[in-house]
Amino acid sequence: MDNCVFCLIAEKKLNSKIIYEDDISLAFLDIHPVAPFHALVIPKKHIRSLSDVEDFSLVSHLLYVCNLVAQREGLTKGYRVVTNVGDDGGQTIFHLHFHVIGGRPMNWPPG
Ligand code: DGP
Repeated sequence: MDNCVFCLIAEKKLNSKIIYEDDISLAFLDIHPVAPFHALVIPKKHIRSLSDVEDFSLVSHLLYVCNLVAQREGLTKGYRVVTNVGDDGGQTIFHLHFHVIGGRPMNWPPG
C-alpha cells in the first residue's frame, strides 16, 4: 500500500534491521526501542490492524515468529508481545504489527 511505512520496509524500499523473514512475514528492530530488545513482527500483506484480520491462521503464524525471534534473542526470563489496535489502543502505524519486547522486567498495567 502506498504511504505505508511498514509496506515500504516489507518491500525493502525503506531500510530496517531485519532479523527474520519468510514468504508471508517479516521481523525487524523497532526504530524507537522501549527495552533492550524490541522487534516488530508484521505480515508482508497490508492489513490495517488486528480488527481487520480475516484469516486468523496468519495471526497464528505471526505469533509463532514472535516466539521464534524471542527465543533466538535468548529471552529465557520472558518477554512481552503487544499489538496496539486503533487510536485508543495507541496504534500509530496502521499496518498490523506485534511488538516483541524483552531484556528487562516489564510493568503492569501498561499506560
Ligand atoms: P504502534 O504505536 O503500536 O503503532 O507502534 C509503531 C512502532 O513502529 C513504534 O514503536 C515505532 C516503530 N516505527 C515507526 N516507524 C518506523 C520505521 O520507519 N522503522 C522502524 N524500524 N520502526 C518504526
